Amino acid sequence: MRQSLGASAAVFTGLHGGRLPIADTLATTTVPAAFKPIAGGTLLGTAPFVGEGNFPLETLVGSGLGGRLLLDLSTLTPETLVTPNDKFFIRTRYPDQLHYDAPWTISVRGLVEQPTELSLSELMRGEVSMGAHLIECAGNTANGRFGLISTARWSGIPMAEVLDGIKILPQATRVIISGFDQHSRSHPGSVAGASWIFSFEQLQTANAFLATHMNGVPLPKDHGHPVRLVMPGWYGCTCIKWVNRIVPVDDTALATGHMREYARRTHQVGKPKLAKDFKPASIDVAAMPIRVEQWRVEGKLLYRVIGILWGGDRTTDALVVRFHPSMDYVPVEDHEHQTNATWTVWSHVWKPNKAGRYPIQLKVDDPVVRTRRLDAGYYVRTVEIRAV
Ligand SMILES: Nc1nc2c(c(=O)[nH]1)N[C@H]1C(S)=C(S)[C@@H](COP(=O)(O)O)O[C@H]1N2
Ligand SMILES: [Mo]
Repeated sequence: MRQSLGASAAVFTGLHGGRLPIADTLATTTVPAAFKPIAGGTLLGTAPFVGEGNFPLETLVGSGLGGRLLLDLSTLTPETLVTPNDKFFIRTRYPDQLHYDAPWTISVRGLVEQPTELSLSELMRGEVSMGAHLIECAGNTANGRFGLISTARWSGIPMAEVLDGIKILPQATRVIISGFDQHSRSHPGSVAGASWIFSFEQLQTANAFLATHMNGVPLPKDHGHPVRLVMPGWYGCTCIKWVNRIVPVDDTALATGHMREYARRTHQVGKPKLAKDFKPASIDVAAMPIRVEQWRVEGKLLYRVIGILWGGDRTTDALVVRFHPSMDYVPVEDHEHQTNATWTVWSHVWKPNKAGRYPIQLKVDDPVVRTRRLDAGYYVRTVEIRAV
């Protein structure tokens, strides 16, 4: 095992040799205009979003399967573009039946020459920095003020390398990745047992990795300590925490219950029975306002909408906005898309001509960029303007 892992590092480098290096984009990004004061202006306050849930933000709620922590997106600053670990959103807190003290192993079963146990401490010799990546829960809704989204800098072991260390039978086409999920108490909204089935190609294209560190420290318990999957660009439901099982399978493998639970939220057609009929659970380009600031500039009231854009697999500057369905979209003033791995902050100064409620809707005016949730109005947020 040790030998094959050592050998696989070279294979991995070869595989990815032609690709762009994993750039730590957030570190090189200049401070977006959104975070700079408006010249000659005074910030008076913010206008509230209305019609959303009042689930407490940045507060640990519940335990186990019912455990949640929502990020307060409205407070995003240049310093928190990488979310501090204690604010990173949580969907499912650590399983109380997990034994953290025992050395961690990952069982390998299924279409392999021999069932084996991978030792995490051995895998960790191949640990590398993987850069900043965003995770968004597929169930990120207005009810939680869209707080189920965060960004961290990760390090871990590329899945390509983990798989290179396993003697997989030739008929295998995909792999089940499962996590420990035994909780003493059940929870009405959540099914225990997280596992997703990926094709080898999907894992490689996404540059999937088993993360062991988050923002420079070992994964916190609630984020999958000691090891979780990160599937860059895919919804959080695929980023299995407490990974303890890897099972190569073929195209006859049934979709897992967890996949079927998330079928609609990951844009599947119906609830496919077979894993091979699941489309990649990737996040399309999406955008939403996170804060509407009220400014006084030369005696006049102005509003500046601050927002984020994330997801997708190519950058786009074709972001447009409107404040009412009857209005034409106009280009977002300050938007410079630099990465798909994390979010980009944009801003747009706006002068409504009367008080009222305005649904803020974003669109990408570029037919080659897929934006299924944006098209469906999923991220529309309504702001209440009380003074103009
Ligand atoms: N074992 C396990 N892994 C899991 C889950 C779970 O319930 N159990 N939830 C998934 C979902 S739905 C999301 S959105 C992400 C959330 O990761 P986070 O809590 O670290 O933000 O973990 C995923 N991994
Ligand atoms: Mo999720």
